Amino acid sequence: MNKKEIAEVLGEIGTLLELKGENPFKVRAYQNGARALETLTEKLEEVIAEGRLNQIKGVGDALAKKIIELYETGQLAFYEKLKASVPEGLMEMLDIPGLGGKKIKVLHDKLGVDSIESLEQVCRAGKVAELAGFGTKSAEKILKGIKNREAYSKRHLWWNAHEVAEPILDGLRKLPEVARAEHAGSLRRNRETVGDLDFIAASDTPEPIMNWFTEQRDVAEVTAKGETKSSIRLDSGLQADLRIVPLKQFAFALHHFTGSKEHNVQMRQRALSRGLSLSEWGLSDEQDGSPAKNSEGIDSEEALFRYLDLSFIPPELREGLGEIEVAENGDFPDLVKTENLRGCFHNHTNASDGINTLEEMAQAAQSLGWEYLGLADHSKASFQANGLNEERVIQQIDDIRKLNETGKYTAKLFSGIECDILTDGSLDLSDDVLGKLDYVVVSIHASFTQPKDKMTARIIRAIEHPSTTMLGHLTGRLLLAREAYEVDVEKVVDAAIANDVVIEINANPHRLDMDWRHWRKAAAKGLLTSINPDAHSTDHLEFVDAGVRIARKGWLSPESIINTWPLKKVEKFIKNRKR
Ligand code: DGT
Ligand code: CA
Ligand code: CA
Ligand code: ZN
Repeated sequence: MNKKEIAEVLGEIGTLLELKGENPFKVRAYQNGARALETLTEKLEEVIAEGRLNQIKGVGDALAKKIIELYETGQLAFYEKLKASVPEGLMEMLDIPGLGGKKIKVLHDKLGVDSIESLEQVCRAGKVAELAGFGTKSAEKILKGIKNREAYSKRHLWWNAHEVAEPILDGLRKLPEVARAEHAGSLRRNRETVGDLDFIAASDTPEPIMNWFTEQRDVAEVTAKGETKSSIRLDSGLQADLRIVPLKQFAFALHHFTGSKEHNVQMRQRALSRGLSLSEWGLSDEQDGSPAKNSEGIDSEEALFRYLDLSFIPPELREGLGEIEVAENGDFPDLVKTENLRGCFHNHTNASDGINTLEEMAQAAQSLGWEYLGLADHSKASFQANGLNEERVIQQIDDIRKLNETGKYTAKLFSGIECDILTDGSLDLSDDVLGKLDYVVVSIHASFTQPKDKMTARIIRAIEHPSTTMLGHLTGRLLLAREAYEVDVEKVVDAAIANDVVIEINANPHRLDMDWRHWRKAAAKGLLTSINPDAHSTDHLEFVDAGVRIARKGWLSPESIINTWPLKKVEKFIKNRKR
């Protein structure tokens, strides 16, 4: 196990002990141990080899032994036993925001709560509101958390769904009976989360295809199997539908099952206004049901749109949000592609909570063919992420300058920071040090529960700071895990435009923030973005692909995205921003 994983286990042990009502000092010892590992700058391997583990502040002899056991074997008997002694239902409650070990213990002891269901019951019955340390507000918050948890469990991150879908699509395409195959639904539309996978295949002999689909290795359950449609549930929990149609219906089926429903409704209305009925099977005369004139030749979505006097609507824009009006009048903007990117700006190294060194990150950027890479480690308020203080920032600026001077890497490195926005909107580092950096990303990592107007004012104040170049993960949401904090996005967008500040598209598949729904309007008003992977390792640089998909979904073309710009233009932009 690595440092981070071990720290997680120690933290969980602390929580488990709390759930059991153990001595608070013992609980704290594990929490401190977890923190000590999280902020350890040295290599754990070396500290263990040199026998210095028990000398680290927060790690005593007993804890050191456990850490070594985890490090060497990946397991810890004490932890396994502890886990087994705590009811599953109590552990599940930890997913609910605002509930930690201590509170769950109270709910368990005073109200006999031992599952999410019983928690919901006592909340509704008003019993939680009466408990000391809770109250009406926290009971409401718990109920909301339960509802969110249920909704989250029904969907999957696009990134994960895509990983499952690709091999299935490849497999389908390799079958000799398959003439064409595509994925459809929300996955094809690049939605940030996906309910189920939808595949469309064209064939005259569906049976062997259905057999292959339902007998794949990862199938947990076949929920339906028919000649034209089958549904499966995979081991990952994802469900998938496959529809098989004759080749001449393929374009219609692909269009229909790509959706969205809203888009389909509008397309059907358009057909109806011409006396035609559009469905997944084809276009027919609304009156007598005969095939529409000259519609037999429609063998692609392009042809289908053309038949209805529309230009091709890219799948990610099919949300019923005005795309048909644009397609009536001509073409769409030239949507950004991953190969348009020349670098990115929000990346961590092992100086804060990243895994890789500066040089490894530089090498990885170069391997991607990028012209530049911005490093933005955390600032000191993010102590759990080993954020940099002023002195360490200055050191890193110097390291980056020296590395640039060696000319070892063709990618130019920019020294930046992901500076915490403090509770009042001031920044976590001195103005002097901020002024020395090439650029500054400002982000919120704490105090999420401020009222909307306060949060909005806080972010706008940070945007107005003369050193601020871009705003990181605007709403702090973690998809399917944590709701966005309350913030007036429109006001923040206007402030960013007024101050020439960029709002990033955080491309981490868990974030995809700012949300695609805001981008079309914001970019039209002049807002710029940077597609940033928020990489904590070299592998994470590939997250930019998820960000590009969201940018496309937000109708963005390269002009609005500063990390598609050539080096000179970017350099000039970030220099000018520093007034
Ligand atoms: P998801 O799976 O919840 O992430 O979202 P989708 O969009 O993939 O929805 P899904 O799998 O239920 O259906 C795929 C597409 O099929 C959907 O986007 C549009 C089309 N579709 C399904 N049911 C209906 C319907 O009742 N009316 C219309 N107009 N289209 C439908
Ligand atoms: Ca679907
Ligand atoms: Ca479906
Ligand atoms: Zn961050």
